[in-house]
Amino acid sequence: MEPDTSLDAIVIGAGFAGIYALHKLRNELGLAVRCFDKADGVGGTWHWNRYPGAKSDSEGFVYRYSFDKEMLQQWSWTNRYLEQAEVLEYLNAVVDRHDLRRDIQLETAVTSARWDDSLARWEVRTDSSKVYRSKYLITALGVLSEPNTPEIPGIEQFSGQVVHTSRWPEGLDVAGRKVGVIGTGSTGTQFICTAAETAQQLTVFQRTAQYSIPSGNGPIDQEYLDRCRSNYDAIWDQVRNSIVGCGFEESTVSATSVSEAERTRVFEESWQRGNAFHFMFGTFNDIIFDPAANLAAADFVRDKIAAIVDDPDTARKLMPSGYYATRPIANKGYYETFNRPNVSLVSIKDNPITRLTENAVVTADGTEHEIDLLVLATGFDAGYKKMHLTGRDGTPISELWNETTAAYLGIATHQFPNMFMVYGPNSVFTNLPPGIETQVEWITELIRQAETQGSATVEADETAVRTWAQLCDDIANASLFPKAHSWIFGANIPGKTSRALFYFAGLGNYRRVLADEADADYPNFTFRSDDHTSLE
Ligand code: FAD
Ligand code: NA7
Repeated sequence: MEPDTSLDAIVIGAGFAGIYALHKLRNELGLAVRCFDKADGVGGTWHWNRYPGAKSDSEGFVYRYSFDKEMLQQWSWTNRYLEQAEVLEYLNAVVDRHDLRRDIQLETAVTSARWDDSLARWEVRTDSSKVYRSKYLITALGVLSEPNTPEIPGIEQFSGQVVHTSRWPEGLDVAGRKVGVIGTGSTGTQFICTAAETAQQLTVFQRTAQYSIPSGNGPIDQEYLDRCRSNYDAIWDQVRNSIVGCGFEESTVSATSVSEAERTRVFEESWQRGNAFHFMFGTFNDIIFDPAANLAAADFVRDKIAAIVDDPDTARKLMPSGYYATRPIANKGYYETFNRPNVSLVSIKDNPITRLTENAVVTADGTEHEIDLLVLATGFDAGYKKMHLTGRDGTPISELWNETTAAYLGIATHQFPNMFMVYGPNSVFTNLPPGIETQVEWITELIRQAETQGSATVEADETAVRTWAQLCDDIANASLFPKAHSWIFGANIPGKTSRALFYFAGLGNYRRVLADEADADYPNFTFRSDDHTSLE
């Protein structure tokens, strides 16, 4: 079948990753590229997540691209963390500044992508029923773009609204409403802090209690902005060589090497400073490795909850019991929110939701919790399986990943030539913009190499994929991360196998592995030549 359009590269997704991929491939390599997004605006996560309270939990000075030095000097922000609207405005400005909008096709979902081996091209179909052909396929689908929506019996009888936080309708205001919220992860806790200020009643349905660390959010001044701007070279240098890329030095001291008093002092200093990544990685270097260190941090948070929350029963329910080892959560005044008269907490672990009625959530003890708006802050299905993606020999990605969801360096897999994922499985666990930039820049150089040497295809070797996935598992298993139930292991979705979705050895180490692969002329990739398929 003849395609409607032939391209050099197709990028799927117009978030942080897709925008940068389009810029690098079109503006630097000079390729003919089109970027598709099913959303009706660019921005990815920041287009979709418009719930009250949505903001970054990485600090604003590092939650941005580093590549555009002029923009770093010009673009301002207002608080230590970025509000959703601010990030969206920033990403739109990047798109316009680099003239990317003309190659971004919105409101177009990619429904399938099939590798055609005879032509050495990707055949991409969209819901607009057009067919596109391209040599390269860049999937920048985002780790967290498919909403996870639990099934609740009786939902059809409910006369109020049911809304997932990542599909927040324009103009929906919680002020004066009786709101129920299910989910207390990063999203749920952000929503709870903000919604509590105006809702008539906010009922929080909590399955697992979380460790929420103060964010220390607040306005920044001109002096702060000037300091960031004049130090950006040093800031990015530190970020790129760090573990979590959050703009602070990670600790090199173990919690178990110091006295209890010193531990408490360090935890208290971080608690007052604010930032959840700092509390986990900036206080001591063994919190996610050593159960004793982890327990010390967890006990510190539990003591804080007991001191902050007035009602002892609510405080008890809010206290997390497992390891402190999910993606860190930060908020301003999360536990304090439960002292408000209009906020109540229901532990659905002890007292599960049984059904919805016309105007209430009913729990196992028979209580009817009256609501007129139900907010699902129930997270995302971190996965690729929703799109029909077929590689060499018609292999669907779901089949390839049936046993092991894996990608070499988080970027490429065997059987899928010329396809590069930005933040595919086994990518580095870090503040995402510098991780995304790292991958996109590396993919660009790999494509440059393939084009320079006239290759028709470039494909990751199967052994490299398996070895990398095993390494990611080994590193994760040496930490406490797998012991906590969380989306970072795909453990939040019923039926999904729990395994390391990330490389936990840090951004600095990850960048070194990528540099070694490129410097050695990509030994874990196979380049094949075929004259009639290389680009003109
Ligand atoms: P996304 O922004 O998710 O973009 C992917 C895009 O692909 C989406 O627009 C989607 O519509 C599109 N897409 C997917 N499938 C298809 C298809 N088949 N066809 C067409 N289009 C498709 N990370 C941090 O590091 N720090 C933070 O502080 C932080 N805060 C966050 C706060 C919230 C509320 C949320 C939800 C996430 C946060 N994250 C944070 C994670 C965040 O997702 C990343 O930082 C970053 O925005 C991801 O960019 P991306 O381009 O990889 O993916
Ligand atoms: P998360 O971190 O996956 O949190 C989802 C929350 O929803 C969490 O509290 C879950 O409880 C809860 N949940 C999920 N399914 C159910 C059902 N069926 N019943 C009750 N409760 C449920 O998603 P977020 O959106 O908060 O954060 C994702 C990322 O976005 C985050 O890491 C940041 O990068 C921003 P559980 O803990 O599974 O018991």
